[in-house]
Amino acid sequence: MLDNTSHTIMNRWPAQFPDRIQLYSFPTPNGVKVSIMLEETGLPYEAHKVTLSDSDVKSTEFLSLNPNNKIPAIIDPDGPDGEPLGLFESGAILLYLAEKTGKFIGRNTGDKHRITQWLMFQMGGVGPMFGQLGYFHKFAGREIEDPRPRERYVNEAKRLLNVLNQQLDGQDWIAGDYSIADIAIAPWLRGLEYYGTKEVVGWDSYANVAAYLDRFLQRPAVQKGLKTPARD
Ligand SMILES: N[C@@H](CCC(=O)N[C@@H](CS)C(=O)NCC(=O)O)C(=O)O
Repeated sequence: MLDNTSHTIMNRWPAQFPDRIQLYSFPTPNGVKVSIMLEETGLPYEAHKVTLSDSDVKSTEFLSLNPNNKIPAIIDPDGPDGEPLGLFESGAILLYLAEKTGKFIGRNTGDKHRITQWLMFQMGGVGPMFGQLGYFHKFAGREIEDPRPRERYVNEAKRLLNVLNQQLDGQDWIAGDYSIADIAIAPWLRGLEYYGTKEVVGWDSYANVAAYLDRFLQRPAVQKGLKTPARD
């Protein structure tokens, strides 16, 4: 049974409802993947705000759950065999929650692997490349005079958007039915706006992608998940 003495992270972020999934996160593209999934599945959970500042993500308490000092992370008090399970890495958490509930992971084994393929495409491609684009366009990297890093990530973002645009031709969701692949990918598309990079990647030329993001943002669970945990 999980209680506030069970895990070091709870010394700093105590659980009010220890029988619920504990989410440690912040509403960034990686963070909201998990809050959206929790909203979509209807699993009971309790969200704790962990900011990206070193005083949070590099605290001893947070590192006890994720030694890689990044949100999101969870503890499921009712994990496999009824034992508590702590997890980090948003892709691993999405797969876990999908398997736990049997939701958003397709109808058969083939679907599951196709969905996993697109999930990995996000984890290894869209997330890291868009993140670097944001760094070189909006954050400290924009002060670097050499144009090559920025160009590299602009071109890579365009290439990935083109892949998505083709995949979405004639279909609403990335891998058949709505799935964890969409929950992973779409928040990063929204991130392009936050980074101020929509123009530089030629957003309007990816009509299928733009319509897909609008479709995603209309879902009530997505709207709730995007605001969880609250920033302040
Ligand atoms: N691959 C990781 C990436 C997580 C990640 O990059 N989290 C960022 C926020 S979006 C973070 O916590 N940054 C804080 C830091 O690096 O100190 C995942 O998908 O969970």
